[in-house]
Amino acid sequence: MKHESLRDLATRRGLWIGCAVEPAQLHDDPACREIVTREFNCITAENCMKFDALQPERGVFTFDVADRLLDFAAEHGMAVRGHTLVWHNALPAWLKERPLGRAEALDLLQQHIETVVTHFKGRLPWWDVVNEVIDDGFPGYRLKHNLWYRAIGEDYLELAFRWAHAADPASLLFYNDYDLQSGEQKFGRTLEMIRMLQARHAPLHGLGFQFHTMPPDAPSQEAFLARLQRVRDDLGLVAHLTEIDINLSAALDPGELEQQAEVYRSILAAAMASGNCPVFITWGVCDKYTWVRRFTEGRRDHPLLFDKNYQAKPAYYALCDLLRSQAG
Ligand code: 9MR
Repeated sequence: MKHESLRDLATRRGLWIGCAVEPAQLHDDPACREIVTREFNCITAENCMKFDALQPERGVFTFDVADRLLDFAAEHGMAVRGHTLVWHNALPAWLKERPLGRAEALDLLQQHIETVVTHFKGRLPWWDVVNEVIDDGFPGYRLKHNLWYRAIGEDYLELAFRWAHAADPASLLFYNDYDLQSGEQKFGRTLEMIRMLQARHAPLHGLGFQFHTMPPDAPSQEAFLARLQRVRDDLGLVAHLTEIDINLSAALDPGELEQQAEVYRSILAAAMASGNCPVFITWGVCDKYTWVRRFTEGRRDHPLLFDKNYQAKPAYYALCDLLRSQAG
């Protein structure tokens, strides 16, 4: 019997299964390109739509690389998630040279968001508008005192959503963060911030769960399902799984690949059962290209569905089996 790809199985179920990718991986690595087009029906720009990539000099916007990614996606019938408009990281040097005043910061942020969202208008069904603004290094998880907060104050958040919505009213707008999949504190604080934005009528449509974790720390299927239901019931928002990677030890201990497969399976099972989480994106194509190794100085590795030699792992087959069993 012909093996049906993850992409075919997901598409048949009305799900978006994707990966983060760098344009160079698609253009220079045929094996990587082959996996992306065969196995996924959507992609996220891992880096090429960030502030420093799109506005490397003040007022100078460079869209060529991101545009090539969009052309590739269109050619292969894939959707693209926009990532990300407002973040404390990946800012160009010119923006950080000196403290900004409120009026100047408002102008810069508005110009960036309007220019970028307008440029991609109609081509990005989803945007991560605001990324990672809850300070988990601070007791009480206050809002991060990032560059925009320092210059503008907390109203930069609602303004960002307003400007993005005005530039492309059809795109669904997300708040996106890590460590929302388990633990009460950060999740609770995030809900509070979103309610604050909703009270001010900010056009916010969804919550992105990045889901960078390790098997021992992953929530149970039931617990994660309950969380996805809270996103709908308490906030009235849709949820997306935006940056999944399930990190293992670099040495790859016996049993870890199976544990990883079970985590991937249970996340997708919860997403499907919730009826409120149609997007499932892994943070990279295959283990050859993962930020995790670099970030953990080599201690953690092997986070994705395909290994360093582009071979499908047990996690890949677990997702296919689950989709096949539900594909009706
Ligand atoms: O994977 C990305 C890595 O290549 C970049 O160097 C880094 C800084 O721009 O960002 C990484 O992606 C992050 C994402 O944009 C937001 N959530 C956490 C991701 C991993 O750090």
